[in-house]
Amino acid sequence: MIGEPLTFGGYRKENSKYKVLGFPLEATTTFREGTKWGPYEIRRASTYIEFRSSLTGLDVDEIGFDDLGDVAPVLGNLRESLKALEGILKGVNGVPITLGGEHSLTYAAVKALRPECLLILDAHLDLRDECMGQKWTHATWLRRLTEELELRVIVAGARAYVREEVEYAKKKGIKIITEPSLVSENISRCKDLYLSLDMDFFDPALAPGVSNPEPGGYSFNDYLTILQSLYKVELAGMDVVELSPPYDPSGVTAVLAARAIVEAVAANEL
Ligand SMILES: [Mn+2]
Repeated sequence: MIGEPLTFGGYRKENSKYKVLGFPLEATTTFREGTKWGPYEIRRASTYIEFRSSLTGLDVDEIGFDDLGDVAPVLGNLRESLKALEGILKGVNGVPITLGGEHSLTYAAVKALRPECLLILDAHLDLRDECMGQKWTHATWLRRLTEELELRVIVAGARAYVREEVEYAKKKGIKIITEPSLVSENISRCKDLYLSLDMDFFDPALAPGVSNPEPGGYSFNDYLTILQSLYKVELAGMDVVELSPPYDPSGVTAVLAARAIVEAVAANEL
């Protein structure tokens, strides 16, 4: 082999508990395509940024990441793809960080890891019963997951949804939070927590390269505020999803995604 394969951070630290996996899933994107290029661009951006955490002052380079490479989705088949990821994540010893890929991958990750709490940062609720006539899509995965599993779900940042989703959320006790500082009181009693970051949580002015941009989003500082509420909660795993590199011509959305991972690890280490 000539040179080194592209890894998160540019090198592999095999004794790190943070196991990075790419999952270039693109089976059901409904608007702007390109999520299958997400893992590549997040890794590429990660090799050009500093790993010192601005939130905690920790040098995340010292903790490092063990990048295990990509899990291959099954071409055009969402459910088989999800089974593949679930099987792989069940065998990962550590804290898996999955680089997406469309948001439906969180279904597989939560099924594999079974955390007590699921914190989702997302402009959307993904709680429709169907999307464009389909039960299994990137806009319905949380409905399927919460039909199947009992877990505490908190969604922060949602601002684009339909009544059906809000009614279902109420019925299931799914918390919808719009104020970042209120995340803390809702997760403080979680034994462990899985964090899913949909890049459309951020304002499209800061993160234009996403599949379904929604105006009125959040800032990086809002994200850091939310991470402060994770200091005392164990991170079971994390994913960053819905990045769409073809709509990210400046590359800043990929940089933001990479930075978001560094800060989340720092928050968990503090
Ligand atoms: Mn979304």
